[in-house]
Amino acid sequence: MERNIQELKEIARKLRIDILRMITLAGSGHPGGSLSAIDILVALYWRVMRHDPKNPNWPERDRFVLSKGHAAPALYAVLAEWGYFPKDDLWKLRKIDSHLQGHPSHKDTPGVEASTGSLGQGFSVAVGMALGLRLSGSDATVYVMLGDGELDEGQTWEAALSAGHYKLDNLVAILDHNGLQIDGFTRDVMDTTPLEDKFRAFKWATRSIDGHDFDQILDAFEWAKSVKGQPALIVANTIKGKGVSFMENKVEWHGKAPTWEQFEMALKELESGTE
Ligand SMILES: Cc1ncc(C[n+]2csc(CCOP(=O)(O)OP(=O)(O)O)c2C)c(N)n1
Ligand SMILES: [Mg+2]
Repeated sequence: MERNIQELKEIARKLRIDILRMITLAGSGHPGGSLSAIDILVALYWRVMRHDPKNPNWPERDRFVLSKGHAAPALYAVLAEWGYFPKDDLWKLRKIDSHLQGHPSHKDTPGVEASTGSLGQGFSVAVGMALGLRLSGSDATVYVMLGDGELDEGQTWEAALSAGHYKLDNLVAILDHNGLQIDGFTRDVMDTTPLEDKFRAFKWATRSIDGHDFDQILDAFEWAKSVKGQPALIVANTIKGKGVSFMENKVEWHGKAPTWEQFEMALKELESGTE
């Protein structure tokens, strides 16, 4: 059943709570970049991608690679909601013997396509997947999400260059453009502007959207599907910590767990459902 925009918003609201609950229980993790990414993940998994939780290795599935692997809580929340594994597993995030480690592990978690967390690598894996799928005659699409701080990694540009060179129109990259990284604003740490010009010079098609507006997100994925002969980049302008006022656009919420008191404050905001 296709979900409408209101339903997508409601799913994302609930998954934001799951993200914060699992990080609070774990006592560590990355809330900011999980909250900035979740709306895009919800759009992908509920409206865009062809996938089957009962058959995670279905050859015809579309692939999603979370290259900014530290946002694992967002991916885990989505996969659990779809039934790739029991929802209760979420509450064991980052515990010894849990399959939900701090960064995604393809070997351990159903639905995780690539082990990521070392920034820059997931993008290259996604390029390889897209090349392999094309070679095998598959019409599946590879979606890969990058962070804007992640762009500082040289490997990112090698991947971008080869995707353009090989005209990978079965590859769609989404840049979670939240303006922050681990230790400050991206414009101060490493200014990557003008971003779209750089990717266009590498033979990509690009488009920029509000990464929290589901109409714009869905339109952008439609557009990306229509791009032929080159890979597509969606620059999603987002807010780090989106949905929790005291976390929004604050660098200190990159990689820190809330206290239970802070969790309750966040819960109040998210449960009231106001945007
Ligand atoms: C190769 C590598 N170097 C450093 C780190 C540590 N690290 C984790 S997250 C992060 C910042 C990432 O910023 P960004 O990509 O903008 O992520 P987001 O804002 O979406 O959380 C860094 C430097 C890492 N995971 N991998
Ligand atoms: Mg960032």
